[in-house]
Amino acid sequence: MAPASTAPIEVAPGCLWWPGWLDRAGQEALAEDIRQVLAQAPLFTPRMPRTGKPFSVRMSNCGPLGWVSDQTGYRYQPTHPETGQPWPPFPDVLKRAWRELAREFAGTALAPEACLINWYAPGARMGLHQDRDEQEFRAPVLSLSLGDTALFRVGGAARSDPTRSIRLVSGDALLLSGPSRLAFHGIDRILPDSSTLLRQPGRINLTLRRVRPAEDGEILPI
Ligand code: MD3
Ligand code: FE
Repeated sequence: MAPASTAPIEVAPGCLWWPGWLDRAGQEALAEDIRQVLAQAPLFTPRMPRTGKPFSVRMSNCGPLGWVSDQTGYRYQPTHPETGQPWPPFPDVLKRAWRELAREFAGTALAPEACLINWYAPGARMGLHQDRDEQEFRAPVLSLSLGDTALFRVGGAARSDPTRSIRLVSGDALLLSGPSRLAFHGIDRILPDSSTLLRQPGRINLTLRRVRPAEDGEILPI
């Protein structure tokens, strides 16, 4: 059983961090859940809009919607871009993470609709960006890390704002709400041989997101 949600560290306004939110057994169970998701929805290589340049990170998704990127643009869609199949359902632990962290600490009543799965081989990185493809910025984004440690950078709402770096370790949870929801952020690098969790060197990051706007009758925070 994972530890209860202890007090988080506030990395930046609205950016809450729980080092070791999942213990080793919880990480192993989630890694196995993700292996099963990836058996149904294999990793694909996203490409930059217009240029078609490949990302160094490979991706998949679970939940009703998934984020994809190809030469025609970024979007959320209900099916895998290569198999055409619906994304697999959320593993239960992701629903629990949303209840215990996003509902509890960001006050959201909205349900998550997508979980983007990022796979970083050693050497992969993600440049500084904002997550703006969702239609509902009142809901937070919740991240869980598995495998090798990442150097994560987070700034403010402007690209030129000062940034802070933290090391995201296997089992860590990070919640982005309020002012941090539209903060610039990225992954500078993966620290090799920093975890024994996965069967190969690298890192998995999971981000749970609300995509569509709240419907009439869905309770909103504040
Ligand atoms: C801050 N992923 O998938 S997770 C992404 O580790 C993404 O794979 C990184 O950036 C990763 O878009 C960082 C932490 C994270 C996720 C979403 C955010 C930070 C965020 C959204 C808004 C602000
Ligand atoms: Fe992001």
